Amino acid sequence: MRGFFDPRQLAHAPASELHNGGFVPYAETPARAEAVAAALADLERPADRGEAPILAVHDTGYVEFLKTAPARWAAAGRPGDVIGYIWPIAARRPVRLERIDALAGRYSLDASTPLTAETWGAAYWSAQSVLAALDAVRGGDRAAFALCRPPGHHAGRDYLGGYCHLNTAAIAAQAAIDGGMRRVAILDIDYHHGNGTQDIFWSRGDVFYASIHADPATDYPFYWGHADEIGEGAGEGATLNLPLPQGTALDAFRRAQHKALAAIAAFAPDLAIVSFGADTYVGDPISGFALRTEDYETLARDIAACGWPVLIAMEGGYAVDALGANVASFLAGF
Ligand code: Q9C
Ligand code: ZN
Repeated sequence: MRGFFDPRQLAHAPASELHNGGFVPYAETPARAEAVAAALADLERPADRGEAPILAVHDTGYVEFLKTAPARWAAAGRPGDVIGYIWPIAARRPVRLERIDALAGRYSLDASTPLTAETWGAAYWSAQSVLAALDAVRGGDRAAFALCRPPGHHAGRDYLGGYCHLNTAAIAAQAAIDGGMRRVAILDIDYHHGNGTQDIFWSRGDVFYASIHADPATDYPFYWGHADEIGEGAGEGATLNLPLPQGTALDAFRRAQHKALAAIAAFAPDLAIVSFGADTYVGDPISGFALRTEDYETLARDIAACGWPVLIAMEGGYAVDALGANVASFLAGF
């Protein structure tokens, strides 16, 4: 299977994140991508397909913010990485936002995703990696892998969060549709619910979003991912949430995935995009499921058996020492 990654994705390295009342080292490290790249032979560098496919999903003001916020932060005399502290919880009236702190709240979901001067470049190449993998599948490959880092599924049209800035799965889905595919399914098997992906396609009937994740009653992102969230308007019924309790191991996870695959099969997609997080691993430091390395191959075989062309986009996974083996196990299933 071809895989894509650009070393410029490594440059984003925030120092810390706000966690349970204090600043702790940032969990989404460059070492994660290095571990995956080391485990997979010959990842290819993506070509540059430009900003248009990014702007087909993301708000222009938001993209401008990602590019310029670090310089504005520094110009305001601030130390460290850009991080918001005030969020617009009510309707967003079109008020003029002047201060960097106002913008940081406007364009973010949480305080666990700081921006550095290198973030935009890393996120840009993460998006280019997923677009390259899409082209491999469009060219006839049964499956292709994008080592997306930073990850994407918590990022919405106009907000970052959960270590994510550009929603790579959504960018690929939109590019596939703009390139002539009629229906795309996204299967999200990261430990966390992909609130950004769900939000982007909430009212759309041409992109099916199915997610298996830790119950938002106990886990980030808390406000989204409940079973009764099914989409609306043209998208009603095109969102499927399958929350599972902490402690979930292969059998229950696999049963949930069978449900998701059956729903996707009924949707009859031209392409399946898998938002793959290995933070479902038993040894993950910030998560609570109990999958083992060999389980990823089993889950991948079940997906491959459905017969759709598959684009795999990397999301989370924070047990760095096991991450390469976990990703290799998943890819082996294809
Ligand atoms: N105590 C992905 O796996 N953690 N993102 C917030 C606050 C955010 C995970 C921690 C977890 C986001 C792509
Ligand atoms: Zn995750």
